[in-house]
Amino acid sequence: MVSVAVIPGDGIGAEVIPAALRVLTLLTRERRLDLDFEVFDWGARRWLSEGVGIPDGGVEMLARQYGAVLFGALGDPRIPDMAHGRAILLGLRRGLGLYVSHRPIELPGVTVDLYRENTQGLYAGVGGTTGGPAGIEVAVDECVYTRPAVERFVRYCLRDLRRKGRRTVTLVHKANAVPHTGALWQDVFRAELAAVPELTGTEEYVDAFCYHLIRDASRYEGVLTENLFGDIASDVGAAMMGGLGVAASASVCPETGFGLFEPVHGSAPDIAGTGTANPYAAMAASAMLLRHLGHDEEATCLRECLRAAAQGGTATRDLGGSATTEAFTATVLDLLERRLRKDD
Ligand code: GGG
Repeated sequence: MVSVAVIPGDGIGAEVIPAALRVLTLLTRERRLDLDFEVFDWGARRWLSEGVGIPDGGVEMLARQYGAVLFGALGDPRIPDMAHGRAILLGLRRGLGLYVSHRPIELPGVTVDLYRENTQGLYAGVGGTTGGPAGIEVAVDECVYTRPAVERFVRYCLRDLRRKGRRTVTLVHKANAVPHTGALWQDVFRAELAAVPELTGTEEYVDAFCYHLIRDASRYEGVLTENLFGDIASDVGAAMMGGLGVAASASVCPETGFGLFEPVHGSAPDIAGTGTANPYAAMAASAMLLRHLGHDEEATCLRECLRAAAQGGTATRDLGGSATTEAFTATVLDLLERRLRKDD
């Protein structure tokens, strides 16, 4: 039995994750999957009322008792500096060693496997400010990368691309303007690539990469990049896929097999509570979770039902339709039930 911790979080996270959980529960029941789910209330409400992000021992408890996390979104206008978001989301990524974030860009006929390093770079938390009563005078955020962190990331991604039968891989960097970490990434990429002769490597500046990605995504198969560039590039990819409502991600620790699966989107406070959030990305993240746990057939079935629901006239507002969260979810559940009955 694999236990999955479910953390809906804030805003629309608390709407799209329950919808995804309904889909997962149906699949688990009908296909007798060895999964169970437990919901945790980590997020803005608890941060504001108890000052708690991840409760003491929470990371260790997840690592010991759970195999994966289904995560929603963090972000709340009452916490403008996102202190709780950094504490929880970055705490989980670092604490559970989830150093690979796989963010596929799925377009008609083309899938770009984008991998983002998830634990260091500008997100390492190194920096500070100086100033006085008038406010901040100098602010510094350091981009920090260690060779072992880049090596383990690049090594895993190259092998994952080889396993998927990919032939080309692109390192996305900015070594002309950010020379120190840029050179480390190039050095590691070239050395690790030499051990994977099935892959041909190219290197591109992040700005040129975004330009070419938008004009012709079929230039790319696998893309490896550091933390901030990956964060930005995955939103570019989401826009190309139709919007943030459909883009999903998996953050994994290859050594332990632990994974955290989430929509790329944030908490969207502007539409939270209106019942119009698109649960597609949360459900697509659930499909990634199922595949990661070895339930390939169910993952594929869910993906197909999601696509059919979005194309079949029940698209939500962000995709140009008028369906509510509930209507889209009901359509996916209905399609799934019919598919499962047919398969029996
Ligand atoms: N699911 C990704 C996530 O929640 N990321 C945090 C984030 O970007 N928050 C900003 C926001 O909610 O506006």
